[in-house]
Amino acid sequence: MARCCLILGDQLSFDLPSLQLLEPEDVVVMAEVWSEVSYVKHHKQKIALIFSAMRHFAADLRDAGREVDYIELTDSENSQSLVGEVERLQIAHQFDAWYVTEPGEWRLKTEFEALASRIPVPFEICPDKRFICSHEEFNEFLKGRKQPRMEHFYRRIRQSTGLLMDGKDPVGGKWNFDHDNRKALDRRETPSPPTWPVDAITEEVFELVKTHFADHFGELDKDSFQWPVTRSQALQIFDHFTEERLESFGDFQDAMVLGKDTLYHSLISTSLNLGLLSPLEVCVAAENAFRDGSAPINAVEGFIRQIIGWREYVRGLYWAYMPEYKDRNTLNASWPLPSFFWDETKTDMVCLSEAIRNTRQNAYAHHIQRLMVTGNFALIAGCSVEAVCDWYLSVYADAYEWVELPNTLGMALFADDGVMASKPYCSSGKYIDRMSNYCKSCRYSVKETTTDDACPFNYLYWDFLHTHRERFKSNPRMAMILKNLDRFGSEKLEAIKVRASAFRDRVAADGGDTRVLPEGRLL
Ligand code: FAD
Ligand code: DLZ
Ligand code: SF4
Repeated sequence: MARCCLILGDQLSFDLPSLQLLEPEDVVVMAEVWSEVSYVKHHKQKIALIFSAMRHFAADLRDAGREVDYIELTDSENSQSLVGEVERLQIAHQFDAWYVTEPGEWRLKTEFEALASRIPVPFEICPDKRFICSHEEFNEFLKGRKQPRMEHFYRRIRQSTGLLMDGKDPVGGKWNFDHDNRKALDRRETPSPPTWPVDAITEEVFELVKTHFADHFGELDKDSFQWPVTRSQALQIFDHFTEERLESFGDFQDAMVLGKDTLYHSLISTSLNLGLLSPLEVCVAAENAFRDGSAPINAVEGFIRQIIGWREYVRGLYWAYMPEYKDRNTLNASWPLPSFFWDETKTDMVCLSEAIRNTRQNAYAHHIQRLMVTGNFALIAGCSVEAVCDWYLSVYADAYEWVELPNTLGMALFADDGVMASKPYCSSGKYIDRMSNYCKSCRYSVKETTTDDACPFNYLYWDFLHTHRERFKSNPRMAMILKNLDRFGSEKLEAIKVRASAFRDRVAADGGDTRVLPEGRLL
């Protein structure tokens, strides 16, 4: 009799805890199932990436001598859910025990816990050791803190891992070099990340996706598909980053440039989240690049902070605050998500159209596009929290709820009552103009707030602050901004409110289209 290990689509690591428990005669099960493909309508590239990476991982396990029962989406006996597959295979093979590494999403964890109590053999859910901080350590960190902050957490992890430490002190004498990381970038050539031809496994998956998910959002084209589907490709993309892009990562982390989709970003989130790369190995490699003089401290510290700081922190918050976290909507945002989020040609706002084009073509947008363009718009326009979270979860190749939800609901939408962010990440068009070259080719004027061609980010921003003035007034970090708002006379304020409301009416009337269609449609 054998035991069985169920490996999920984002658990593609040879050092997976549940895999370590197996004896040579034991079996691995992996399954492509509708329930995982349909809980949101994932971008075509996201499904192709996950299925291709799963199939490659199964092949690697077999090459390593492991017996793998791989159930494809179209297999006739497929029950189309992970729990269903465990129950079906248990009846068929009478395994002695099951092992699974804990899933990254609450939804699935509760399903597995229920399954564990009804299946007649042991069903063990192992902690996911691929993260640096365990749930227990994170809860310890939260203890007694009214307002947890990422920066405090980050310093603890720097100390516990020894990353960028000189004894007890941070390398370079400071924990954070962010003030060096706010440079705009214009016209400069940026290095292109490596690509590789799609192989037979990926090609087969592309056909499957084209046949079964044709109505899902996003492009799927084998000439432009850039996502690593194996560990070796993931290492190639990461090596290219440390050699060519890490050096400038810090300087231009917040920059946005028309037509440049990836800039100096690492493009490793899909690989980290699938388990093809480990967070510690990439941080150690980045630190080595600093120690051997090939990358400056502001770049390396900035990169390491994203991984052992933000990435671990959002995962900790997700598990500490779920399931009620998902229902939070502190600012009562409920405006339907405009349809241009699914079709960038429906907006003439260049910044939004660029971020959404990148998302549609690549299942990617870099952090500042996600936070300060689409996220900022959704925040100040008051878009429905649930709709926005579903959008982010479905459109990005790296999206899983544990990482997407705190970033969207908490960081971008400020819907969690300030758990994730100490103040809303809201801004007018001024920030976008400072960090990008978008406004130069936009039909709206970023300098105007109440005229016919005023940038919508400007009036929506002030309208947002005015609407939530009471809530924000007790936040010392908002004092300066509210003082600026209070300087507006009642006439200007009224003009802003009229513009914001006309914008919403127009977008709603035009089915989510921000373009000014017939003459005179804009006030
Ligand atoms: P880089 O800019 O090169 O950063 C390096 C790595 O740091 C990333 O690969 C990622 O693993 C990590 N990282 C950076 N910022 C964050 C962060 N805020 N939270 C967690 N990890 C971070 N990231 C996801 O992996 N999945 C998501 O579903 C996701 N949704 C997001 C939604 C919103 C509204 C926002 C504002 C951010 C979201 N992020 C998400 C974080 C971040 O935008 C992406 O990790 C990053 O853009 C991925 O591109 P990259 O690998 O080139 O990252
Ligand atoms: C995202 C995803 C998709 C689209 N499909 C599958 C699948 O068919 N089989 C599978 O095991 N996992 C899939 N996944 C990843 C899971 O949704 C993921 O493991 C959970 O959301 C927990 O993070
Ligand atoms: Fe975006 Fe406004 Fe700039 Fe146009 S002017 S690109 S809408 S910030």
